[in-house]
Amino acid sequence: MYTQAMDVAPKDERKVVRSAEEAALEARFEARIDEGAFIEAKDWMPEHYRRTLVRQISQHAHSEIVGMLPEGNWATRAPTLKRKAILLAKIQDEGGHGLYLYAAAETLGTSRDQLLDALHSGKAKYSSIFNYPTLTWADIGTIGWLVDGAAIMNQVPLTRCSYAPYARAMVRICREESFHQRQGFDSLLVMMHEGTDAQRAMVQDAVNRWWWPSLMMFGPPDKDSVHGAQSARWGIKRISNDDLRQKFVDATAEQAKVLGVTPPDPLLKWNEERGHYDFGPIDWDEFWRVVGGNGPCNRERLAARVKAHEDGAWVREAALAHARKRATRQEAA
Ligand code: BYC
Repeated sequence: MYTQAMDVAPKDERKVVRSAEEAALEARFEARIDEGAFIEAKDWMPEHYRRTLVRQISQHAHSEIVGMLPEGNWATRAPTLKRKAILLAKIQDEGGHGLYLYAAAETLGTSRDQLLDALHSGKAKYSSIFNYPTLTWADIGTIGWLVDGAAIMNQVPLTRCSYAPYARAMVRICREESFHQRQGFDSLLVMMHEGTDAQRAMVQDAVNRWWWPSLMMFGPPDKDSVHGAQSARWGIKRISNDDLRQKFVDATAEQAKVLGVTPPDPLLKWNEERGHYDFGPIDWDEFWRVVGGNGPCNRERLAARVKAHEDGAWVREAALAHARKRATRQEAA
């Protein structure tokens, strides 16, 4: 089944009668959450909180490393040396983000091997956005502007997440994501303002294809968000899916004017009364199709990840052999 579902307590576990000691620990945990305190890896936490975090953090880690694939398609075709250097640095950053996040997830007691097995077997999710193809060079700039822009909007509140190792990882990630968004915007700005008509058309076409999938990145509407309310209660999510989506639309609608592109939404319009942009309906059937494994590139992405993991087996084996040799030498000394 295409769901990670690591945060759902098994049925028999839910029936277990809690001891008085456990009830006291839970009450203390809830009180600390209410005070806005951070929870560290060594602190007691309810099993459901732990599972929710493993699900979200590992899904996030998988998104970072799967996110390297659509951009990797353009590493050999970047138009200039400068753009190529920027793209390579960005792709390396995504790999680093994956590592911080896998390390944060491991502090919750799930091994990296388990997390990767869940990804490679199709059991774990990663962001829907990476199941769309990168057809032209303008897609790379558009990913920076819209996809990284959506990522920052979603991730800045996560620097205040109640689970401290995740919050700490997010601080560094957000700094780097901010550069990613800026380089994308800059690349599009150059094409729109200094480029040819063909380049401007290419940018508009990329924006037409990435606009709606970017809005979907924030997850289903609040009314259909399975985990939203509990995660908000625990201080994991600080802002709801719909509120973040609205903030993103408000910011990008203005940026689109500076770029000179038109978002593909005839209903996008400033609403004076609400103090926000109104926008058209999102195709949630498409979202669930992609999340369910049937987007344009799901199979290709998963196959590329599995192949990369298999091709890297010798590196892992060599590193382990080296570690064993060192340990034996140290014991002998
Ligand atoms: N794609 O109850 P909900 C990046 C699932 S990395 C796929 O609202 P939650 C970047 C959700 O998992 C971007 N699935 O969930 C990298 C749940 O299913 P399960 C990744 C999605 O967790 C490289 C079900 O729908 N960012 O930007 O409360 C290059 C119900 O949803 C999606 C993160 O992962 C989706 N878009 O809220 C460039 C940030 N949305 O698990 C850029 C951390 C929802 O029960 N994650 N689902 O089977 C989060 O903030 C939250 O997990 C979400 C979803 C807001 C995404």
